[in-house]
Amino acid sequence: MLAAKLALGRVVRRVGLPVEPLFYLMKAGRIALHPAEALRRRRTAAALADARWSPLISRAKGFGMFAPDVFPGTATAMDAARTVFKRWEETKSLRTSSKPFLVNVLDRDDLVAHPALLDFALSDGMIRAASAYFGEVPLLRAMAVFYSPKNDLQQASQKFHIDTDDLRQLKCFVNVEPTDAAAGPFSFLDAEVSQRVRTKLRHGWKGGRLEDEEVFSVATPAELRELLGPSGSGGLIDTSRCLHFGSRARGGSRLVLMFQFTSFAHLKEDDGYGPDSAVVTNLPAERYRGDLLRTLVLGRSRRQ
Ligand SMILES: O=C(O)CCC(=O)C(=O)O
Repeated sequence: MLAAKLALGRVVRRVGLPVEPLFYLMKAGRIALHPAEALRRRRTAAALADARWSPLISRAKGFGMFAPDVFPGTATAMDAARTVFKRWEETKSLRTSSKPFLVNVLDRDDLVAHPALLDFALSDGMIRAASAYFGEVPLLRAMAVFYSPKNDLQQASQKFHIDTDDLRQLKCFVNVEPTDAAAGPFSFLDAEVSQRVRTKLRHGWKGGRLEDEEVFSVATPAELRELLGPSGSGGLIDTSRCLHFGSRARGGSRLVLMFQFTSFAHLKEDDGYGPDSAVVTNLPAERYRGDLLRTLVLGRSRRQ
C-alpha cells in the first residue's frame, strides 16, 4: 500500500502535476474506509461546540494563543514538565536526537508517572478548541517536552518550513519556563500571510525550507508572531498551514511542552518528526478507560 502510494506520488511529480490533490484523494479514501468513525467524530465535535472554547483557534488564520490562566491544570502540568526535565538532566538519558538544538526529554514512563501532562493535553477546553478547528474530534498523535539549549545554529526546523505530514494539523507549544526572544521561541506567520508568501515564492507542498530573506521579501517582520511569555503561555498552531521555525536560542535555553493533534484520516503513520525523533506516540491510555471522549481522542476506539 505504502509502496503504491509512493509510486503514484513519483508519477504525479514526474508529469509535473501538483501533489496536493493526490493527498486530498488519499484522505477521502481513508474517510470512505471508515464512514461510521468519520460521522461519529463530526457529530461529537458539533455537540462539543461552545462559545468559550470554539473560537480559540482561528480557522482562517490557523492559530490561537493562550495565557497561563486559560486552561485549568496548566501550572501542575508545567511543574510535571520541569520534573521530567530535571530527571533527564540528572541521568542524561541515552536517547539522542538528530537535532542537537531540539531534544525531546520525555518518554512514555514519564507520562505514566506524571498524568498531569496527558490530562492537560486531553483537558475539556483543549479537546473542544481542537475539535472546533478540525470540525471533528481529532487524534492526539504525539507528545514531547522539548529542550532547546543555547545555540548558534540555523538549520532544519530552525528555518521557515511547513509540516507536510498532513494537510492540516495542530501543534500545541506551551512555554514551561518564561520565554523571551533570545530563548528561541516558536515563531510563525499566520495561515493567510503564509499563503501569500508561498504563492509569491511558488512554494508548493513539499517545497522545503525557506531562507528568512526569501520570506521577508514578501512578509513584513511585523507579521512574524512569537510564542513569548511566562510559564504556561503558549499557542495552538496549524503547522501544515503556517510557515514556522523555532529554537534559534541565541541568548538562553528554552523548554516547551508540545503535543500534536491530527485528523483521524491523517496522511502519514509517522508523527512528522522523523524516525529518530523519539517523541512519544504510544500514549498511555489506561487512565482513560471508560471515558469515551478521551478514548476517541487517543484513537483507541479504532486501533484496538
Ligand atoms: O520550536 C521549534 O524548535 C520548531 C519545531 C517545529 O518546527 C515543529 O515542531 O514542527
